[in-house]
Amino acid sequence: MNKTVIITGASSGIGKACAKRFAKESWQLVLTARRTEKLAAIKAQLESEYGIKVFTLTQDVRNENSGNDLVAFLKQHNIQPDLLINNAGLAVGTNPLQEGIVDDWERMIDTNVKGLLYISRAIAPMMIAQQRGHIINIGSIAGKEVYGGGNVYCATKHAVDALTKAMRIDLLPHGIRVSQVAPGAAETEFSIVRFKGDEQRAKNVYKGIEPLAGGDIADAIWYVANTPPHVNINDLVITCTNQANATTFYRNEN
Ligand code: NDP
Ligand code: 8X3
Repeated sequence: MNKTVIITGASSGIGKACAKRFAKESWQLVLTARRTEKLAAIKAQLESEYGIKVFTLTQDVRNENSGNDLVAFLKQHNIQPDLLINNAGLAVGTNPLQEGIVDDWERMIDTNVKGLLYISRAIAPMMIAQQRGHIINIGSIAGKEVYGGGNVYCATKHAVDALTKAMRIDLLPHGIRVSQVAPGAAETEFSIVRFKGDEQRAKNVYKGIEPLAGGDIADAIWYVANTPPHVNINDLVITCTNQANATTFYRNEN
């Protein structure tokens, strides 16, 4: 039987690229995000291109019931998840802390930390009951280092880093694998969201470099998900060749 992956935040960027990567390998997909029409378009395209089944669920991971709603959806469709990719997330704003906007902070904390917790709290018991499963959390190089203007976003990704380690310990006796994939700069909708729709400013982030594309990260996630059952990649930091760490880039300005 085909395996099933749940991907949160699958309507764009890394999540969408993962949907395509796993579809190509004939996995069944459960895709979630807030934008229904984007999910519907991805479902139509992947079902017709790869002949697989794609389930979509419109949801906001910030909702405390998001995890329970997802489990109810899976049970309704008789789906047993083999893999959960906790990908939904965002950065909003780059203000220094002393000028921070509380609503920006709450959006990041509620999505990147609490959303990941709500989904994991609900899906992990299903995996324990079925005695198999793997959770891959999408962290960031911002969860390894901090940079100017990154304050709360970096804190949320440091929390993902810590929670990944904690979940691995908690789920160890149940044979559930827990991994983190931590990308550097990837050109998706990420910077447009961070800069609140300022597309020019978003473009400048990638000026003079060849950034990661969603597909590069999806390939890495595919590898992490497909090691032999006795092997677990705990943590994978991935940057483009033009990026050495969170703040050091080699830019070709010509
Ligand atoms: P995108 O903005 O392209 O994608 C973000 C995805 O998350 C979208 O599908 C969005 O869907 C979803 N999402 C955002 N908020 C919510 C919410 N409240 N509930 C449900 N879904 C939500 O960015 P990326 O693909 O780049 O980001 C994916 C992950 O990768 C994030 O966790 C990000 O922090 C991380 N990351 C990104 C890097 C980069 O440079 N791009 C580098 C390192 C990590 P919708 O709006 O439809 O809800
Ligand atoms: C996204 C990458 O470096 O902008 O997590 O924080 S970075």
